[in-house]
Amino acid sequence: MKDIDKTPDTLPDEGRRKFLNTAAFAGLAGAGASIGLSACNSDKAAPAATATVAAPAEASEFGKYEVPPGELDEYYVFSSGGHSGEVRIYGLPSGRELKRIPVFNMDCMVGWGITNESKAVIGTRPDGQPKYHTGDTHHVHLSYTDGTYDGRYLFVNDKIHGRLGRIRMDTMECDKITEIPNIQGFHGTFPDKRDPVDAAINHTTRVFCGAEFSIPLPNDGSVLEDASQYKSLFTCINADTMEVAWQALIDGNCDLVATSYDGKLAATNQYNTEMGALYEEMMASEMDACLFFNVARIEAAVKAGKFTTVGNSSVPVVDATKAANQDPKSALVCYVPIPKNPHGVNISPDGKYYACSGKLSPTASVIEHEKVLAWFDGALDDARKAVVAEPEIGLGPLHTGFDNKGNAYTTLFLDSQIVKWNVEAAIKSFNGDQNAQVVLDRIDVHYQPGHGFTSMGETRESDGRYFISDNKFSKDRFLPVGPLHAETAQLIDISGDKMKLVADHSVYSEPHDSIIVRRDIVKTRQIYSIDDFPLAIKDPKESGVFRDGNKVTVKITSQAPAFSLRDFKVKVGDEVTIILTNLDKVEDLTHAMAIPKYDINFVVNPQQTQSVTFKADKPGVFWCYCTNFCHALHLEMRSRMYVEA
Ligand code: K7E
Ligand code: CUA
Ligand code: CA
Repeated sequence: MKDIDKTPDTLPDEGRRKFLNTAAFAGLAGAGASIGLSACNSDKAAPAATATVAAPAEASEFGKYEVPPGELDEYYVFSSGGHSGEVRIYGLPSGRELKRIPVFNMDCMVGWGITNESKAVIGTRPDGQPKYHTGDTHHVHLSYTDGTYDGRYLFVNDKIHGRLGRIRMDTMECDKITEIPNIQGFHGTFPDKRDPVDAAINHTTRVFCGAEFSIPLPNDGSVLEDASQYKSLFTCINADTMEVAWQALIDGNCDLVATSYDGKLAATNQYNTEMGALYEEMMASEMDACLFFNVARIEAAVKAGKFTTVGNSSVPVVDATKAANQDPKSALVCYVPIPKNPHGVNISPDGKYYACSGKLSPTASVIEHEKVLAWFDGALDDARKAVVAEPEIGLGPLHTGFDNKGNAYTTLFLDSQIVKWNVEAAIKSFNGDQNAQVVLDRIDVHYQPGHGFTSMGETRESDGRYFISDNKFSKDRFLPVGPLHAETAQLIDISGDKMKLVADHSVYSEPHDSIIVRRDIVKTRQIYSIDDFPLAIKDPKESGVFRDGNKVTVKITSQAPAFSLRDFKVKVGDEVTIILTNLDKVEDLTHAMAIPKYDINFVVNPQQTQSVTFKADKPGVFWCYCTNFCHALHLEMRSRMYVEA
């Protein structure tokens, strides 16, 4: 992005800057240039020489955050992998990486995008290859029961192609991917926490998805340059079937998404109420908005047939534009004005407040849940009155996590800090109480934090122990590894009055958003059940080569250290399907099969069946070998594929 020459109205005024007297403008000098704001600051801002902020924990204290060899972490962290397209799992507090789950990417470690089973989840092109090879994951969330994680599913978005992926938590593998019609830039996503109308349904049944980029509807080439005709849709996906349930046409765009604990509201902040196509246009207004969708009303409208459709899609689209929602008592959506280009909307664990950060305003707006509901009842004359506090907390506020004591922790991208502030004090201050102490602490992070989140903080079981700052720049924090740096997730102990930096965890690009989940919530299976796979070969004697014209099925089983077929023969021109069942039942005894020159490599875990299909287009002898170290005779674990000319 190019630097911005003149954007005076994006800057906080002098008074605000004074308020931020410890602001670490120094951090902007290098990294900040990338968002184009440093240039406009440089002539006005007096960089603070040193930040008078909390120091890291004393060296002797670090031991208590160590996880000795052989012991297990207390928390799982599920992390989106950004433009790697995958999801990562690491342990906390150790920071040990435990697993990478391929979702929208290709992964030859497990064969994602290579096996027929994974391609069935991803979707295929006419040539049998995965429909897409790229993805950009931003947000990960577990499914809920009764306001806390239930360990059933994890949902993750793909911003590039507008897809929602679902990971089943027992095997920690992606089992469904849904492509959302008529959107681009699918960014924020959040599962609901209970049903808005049926109290008996106290678990996740919907996943809400926001479209950040507006596009012509339909995007069929008839409208191109005129951005005023572009629109965004807010989407609801059925969490069980993963089918798109409905969409809502809005003014402006969607960014992040949050849901209320009572299931009634889904929120999205929007930074482009201007409907601009260029960033200067997107920051023209002083105020943007945070939208609150009335889920029950939207679903009643769909039921009553009050919807349209777009292009070839049959998904019901309700009208949630401002013009169509003037009467609060029938409105599907409430537009709450928020300054300026807000980023991030997060709900407090008590379900009372949403924090929506200004990004280009040094404020976080606190929106009271009950007041939004009151607006829908016609009991609040102005939606802006749902904002009950708007503390100035620092420069470039983005995402907010909450502890269990009424405190909020917001990442300050430009200040390279985390600020701890008290929500009730912010409300008192907003109401004129001069003594209310809103900002309680600040801590430097290294550098430019994006997401920040607390342990269990997006549930009613928020425990106030840890905060992680997922930083966008690591610069000098790790051994240099060439121009592409390691990224950092910094671990902060928030259990005391003062925040303590207790670990830098290096992470592979790019950690985007994560959640910290108590380990007792996650219950995995350690081996598969052979009956889960319709193609399973349950007895090695069923192995063999089965021909039907030029379609050939090769059935093989694996048991360390051998494949059931020592060799198999096919002919050039055959369409070959290899079905491989791992009959080993020993935990952790994974085999794999790679075929040179045929670009095949995939694993089979204990009792799992996977298959691949390819054209035998190269004659010769090909050693099919096990790529996953399994046995003293692992190197000897091979079969031969003869492709007869
Ligand atoms: Cu803030 Cu994609 Cu979650 Cu980036 S979004 S930080
Ligand atoms: Cu089987 Cu290595
Ligand atoms: Ca804007």
